[in-house]
Amino acid sequence: MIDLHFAPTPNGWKISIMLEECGLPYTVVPVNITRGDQFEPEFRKLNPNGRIPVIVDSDPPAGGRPLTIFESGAILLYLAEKTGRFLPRDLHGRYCVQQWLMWQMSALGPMLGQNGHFALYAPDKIPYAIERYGNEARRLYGVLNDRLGESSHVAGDNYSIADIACFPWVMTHKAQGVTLDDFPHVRRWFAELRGRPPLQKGLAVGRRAVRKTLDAQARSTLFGTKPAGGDAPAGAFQSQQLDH
Ligand SMILES: N[C@@H](CCC(=O)N[C@@H](CS)C(=O)NCC(=O)O)C(=O)O
Repeated sequence: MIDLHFAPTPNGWKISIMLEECGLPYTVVPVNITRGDQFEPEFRKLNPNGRIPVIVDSDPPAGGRPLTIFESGAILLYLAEKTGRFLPRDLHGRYCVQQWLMWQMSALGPMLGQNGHFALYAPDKIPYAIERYGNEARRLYGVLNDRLGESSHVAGDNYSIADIACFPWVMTHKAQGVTLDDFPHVRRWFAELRGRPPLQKGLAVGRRAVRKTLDAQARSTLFGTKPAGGDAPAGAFQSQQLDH
């Protein structure tokens, strides 16, 4: 059995989608990141970086003691290896998936995260930061769009963990100030993927816990800021802005 330490965010949904796609049994262990559960000593034994998602597999393929993994990209690779799904075996196919997975982990995710932060949450609206991350977000959507203009999926002709990694972040496009009208290949891919029942089931995990606003306490927990007051839209966490 796999325990999934989870909050309803794009990085959390990558793993619930993958578990559903693979048909693996799992238990969701909720981590309330707006309350600060991720900083508790028990959680930091699982991930010293204090972030979800984390899995603990009590039945790893090689047997032996339970295996704990943090970082969503590492978890996706592990689950792909464990099940033989969504990661090609041939050299070229395998590294194509891995390079796009690394692109998502190092570029698309972090840059969209910063874009959302400075556009939606930051107590001061800093034009330089908003412009810098907005430009970078649009540039990355352009890279993805070009790629999806030449292949049906992110890493070639087949659905893979590279698609699973990108999808929940692209779901936040409205909150990111991005319209898919400008990226028609991304729009085509996005519409195709969201029709997959296991993906929808993975996205349903934790949906009731999605917050519509981040209050001052939650912002202080997540960003270490003392906002001027009032509630900020939860942006990427906000259900109606998650277009799927
Ligand atoms: N690179 C990490 C990023 C994980 C991450 O940033 N998780 C966020 C939720 S999407 C989190 O736990 N945030 C809690 C916090 O910022 O304190 C991964 O892909 O697993």
